[in-house]
Order: sequence, then structure tokens, then C-alpha cells
Amino acid sequence: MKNNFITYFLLAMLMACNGVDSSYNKPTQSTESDAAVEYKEAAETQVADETLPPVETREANSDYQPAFKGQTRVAGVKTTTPYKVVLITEDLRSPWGAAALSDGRLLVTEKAGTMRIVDIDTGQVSEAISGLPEVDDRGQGGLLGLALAPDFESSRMVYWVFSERVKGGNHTAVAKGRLADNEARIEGAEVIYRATPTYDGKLHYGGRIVFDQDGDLFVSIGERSDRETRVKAQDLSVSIGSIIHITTEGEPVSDNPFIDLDDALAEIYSYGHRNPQGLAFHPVTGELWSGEFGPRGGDELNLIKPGNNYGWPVITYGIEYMGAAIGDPVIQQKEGMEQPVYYWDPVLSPSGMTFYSGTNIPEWENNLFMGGLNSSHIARLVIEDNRVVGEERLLTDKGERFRDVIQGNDGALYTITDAGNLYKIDKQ
Ligand SMILES: [Ca+2]
Repeated sequence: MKNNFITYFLLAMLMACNGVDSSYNKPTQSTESDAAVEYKEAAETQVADETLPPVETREANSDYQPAFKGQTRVAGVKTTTPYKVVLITEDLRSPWGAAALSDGRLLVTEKAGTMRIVDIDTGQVSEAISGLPEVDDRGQGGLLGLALAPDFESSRMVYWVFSERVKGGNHTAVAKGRLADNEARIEGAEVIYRATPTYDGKLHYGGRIVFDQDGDLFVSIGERSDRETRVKAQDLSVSIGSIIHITTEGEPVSDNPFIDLDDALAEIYSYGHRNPQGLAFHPVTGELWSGEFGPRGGDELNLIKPGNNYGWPVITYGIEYMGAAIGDPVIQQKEGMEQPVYYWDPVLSPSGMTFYSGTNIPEWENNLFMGGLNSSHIARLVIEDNRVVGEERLLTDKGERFRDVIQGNDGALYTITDAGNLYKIDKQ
């Protein structure tokens, strides 16, 4: 019991500061039972099939029951294609988001407010790119996700999310600017969107940003964590706890679900989110998926559709990090609120994620890869018909907090970690 309590306490402390610099926030190693270790060894020689046990073997935090079979702890899978994990550089400083330039190099954001370019062939990291607005990098804040304009080749426009400090607090903000021809600075940086309300806190900013096929932006915004702000995830008159859909000028997209609704912000696309830090489009269906930090035992994978309510803090499979149940009444399902496609109890701590559309490792086609922070692994999810049917843990031996996972132009996966490392994952 005592060990369990200590584990939970450490977990709670880590979750409370999931964005804090890893230099004083060492990743935890998951505790594994003897059976799990035995299974892992046996699995080395097995091929993937549906008989593998779920990868999660630890006790759940609650006795809540999933809404459908396969919503949590699905069968394990194991990659059979030999693949290698190569350390490209360890010289980044709390990197948060990455995007591939057309020549293969990666443009990376760093939490303290800098961007750098990494040459993936030599591992060389550029000087800090100047010209970015100041960020509030206390707690989980800072320079967060980024996206390159679809016409970046000609426009050189970069879009990014950051926590902006203003009088009375801070908020999640979206900015854009042009990467100078000499790549030394961002020119004409301009804030195009500011989440509401401004709040004096250091947690749950969300922070991913992706372009859709029409050239508009989806941005995930956290609910700022505290009890007084979390309820606003259900409030359409503010944008915290939502995923917004805006133009490159920061205006609501004209066919957004609440565009004609009085007292609702027209930029909101979906709501009832806690701290969504993953956004990615499925390469075949084109649908938007999001990973979200839930409370203890309630991390979620959601399929995002316009106007949907994802339930926080009314329904959740998690409990408070200090142990109390959440909700009044305490429920996990409710009419009119979306169920997660998948959830983790204990948690994954899901940050950046991407679907694999490369051909180097054929069995990974259309699989989802999600970076886990305090779980210290990348989750590989096999998805069929919008359901998770297989789960694998990758890079478990690294002891890293995986902040983002992207696919490079070479079809390999790249992942950045809070410790400042960039790894390439590709076939042998
Ligand atoms: Ca939810």
C-alpha cells in the first residue's frame, strides 16, 4: 500500500508539472510486474497477432467501466519489421513542436521562446531564430506547437502557439511570421488570436496547431486546470477548453458550427476539452483526431467533429490527482457528450502525435503515434473503422518524455523529448 501511495504521489507531482523543464523533473520508469517483464521477453520472438495481452498491466485508478469494448486496454501488437532508433542531436532545449521543411531539415520550437533548425543528416542545430514575441514560459507555458503554411515554399510563413503574458495573467495565443531568407529571424511577427479569458495560471495551455486542406487552422486550447476555469470548458462564450478553427488572419472559419449561435464564440469547433496537446489528420479519412491530458486515469484519444462536446469536466474516466472522484454526479457517460475513442488508465500523458503515412515500415501504415510524457514511451495505435484495435509501446528503453512526434519528408518518424533530444525512427 505504502509503495502504491508513493507511486501515485510521484505521479501526481509529475502530472501537475507536465510541461516543466525535465532537468528537474526526471522521467519515471513504469513499474513492471514480473509477469509483465516475462511477457515482454516472450514477445521479442512473437509476431503480431490478436492474442497478445494488452500492454497495460498495472491496476486502474478506478473501477469505472468503458462505454464499449476496445475503449481501453486493447490487445497488444508488436512491430515485426526491424527498425532502428537513431539519436540525431541532444542539443535542443526543451523542444515542444517540430515541423519538416521541404529539404528535410526540421524547424523546432523550444519552450523558453526560441526556434531552431536541425539538420537531420549532420545533427547540427542552428542558432536561436530571433524576432519572436516574448513568451510566458513558467510552468507548462512557453513557445508551444508550430505549423508551416501550406505554401511555405513561396510565402515562408510560420504559425505558432505560445502563452502570452499580459496584465492580469496570460493566455494561449496564436501568431504568425515570415522566416527570413537567411533563417536567422522571424520577420513581421503578429499575434492573430488570443484565447479567452486571460487567467493568472501556469497550466494547461493546449498548444498544437495544424493546417486543414482548405488552408485554415485548427488550434487546441487547454482549460487552465484550476477549478474555477475548468468548468468553462463547457462555456461556449469563452475559448479555453476547446479546439478552435480559424483562418490565417485569426478569424472564425465561415462554416464553423457555432457561427450563427448567439452568445457562442464563432471560432469554437469542439469543446469540453481539458488539455489537448495532440492534433493530427487521418491520412485516409481526413478526419481530425486529438490527444488530451485527462485527470488521473483519464487520458483520451478523441475523434473531433464540428460542434461536439467532449465532456470535460462533466464526464471523465479519471479521478483527481489527489484521489477524489470528479463530477456531480460522478459519471463517465452522458447523452450529448462524446465518448473518447480510447482512454488510458493509468495515464499515457499524451503530447504531440502523428499518423504514419510513410512506406518504409508498411505495417505502420495509417497507425497513430502519440508521444507520452511521464509514461516514457511512444504509443503506437492500430486504428480500424475509428476504433483502436492494437497498442504497442515504443522507445520504452529511453527513459524520455516524448513531447512531439512527426513524420519527416523521408518517411521516417522523428520525436523530440523534454531532455532536448531528437530521435529518428526508421526501418533498419
Ligand atoms: Ca472527454
